[in-house]
Amino acid sequence: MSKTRVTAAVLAAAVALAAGTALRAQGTARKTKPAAPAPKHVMVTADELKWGPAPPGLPPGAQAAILYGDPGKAGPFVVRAKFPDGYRVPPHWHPTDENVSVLSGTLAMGMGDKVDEASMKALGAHGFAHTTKLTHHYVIAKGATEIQIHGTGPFAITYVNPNDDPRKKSQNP
Ligand SMILES: [Cu+2]
Repeated sequence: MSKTRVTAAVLAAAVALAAGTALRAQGTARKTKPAAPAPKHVMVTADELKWGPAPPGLPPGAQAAILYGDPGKAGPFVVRAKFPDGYRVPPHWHPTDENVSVLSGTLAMGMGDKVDEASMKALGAHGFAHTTKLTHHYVIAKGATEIQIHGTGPFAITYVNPNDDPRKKSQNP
């Protein structure tokens, strides 16, 4: 063997060894850690969104579409909601942070336990709000309004005044 050939052979052996080590390491990782779910790639046009009545935790009249994930489960999610003019979500809070982007219309948002329209901030298209988990807040749509909400589930809504909870109303009409 020439010197070059020997070097090449040693190199090949070294690469094979390194590859084998990497594979074994991967195998070990697979055994000790549950496999992460395959990343789900989502590309949707506005026409492809599947709209339906918003979940019963929201007052009736809103439409919602899930873009990504499942707000009811652990993990990231992105949803959209359409509110008619004057639609209100009374003072409430969530167990997780909420991120709201206004796509069209105007969403007025206020903080606290009681609706105080004078203190509300009007968020027009491209406006944004982040509410930290457990923070009490409320919204009123000014004109037909579409928003996008993203966060990390499980997402839930609890009303400050239990009488405002539409789920309670549907159970005890
Ligand atoms: Cu909220």
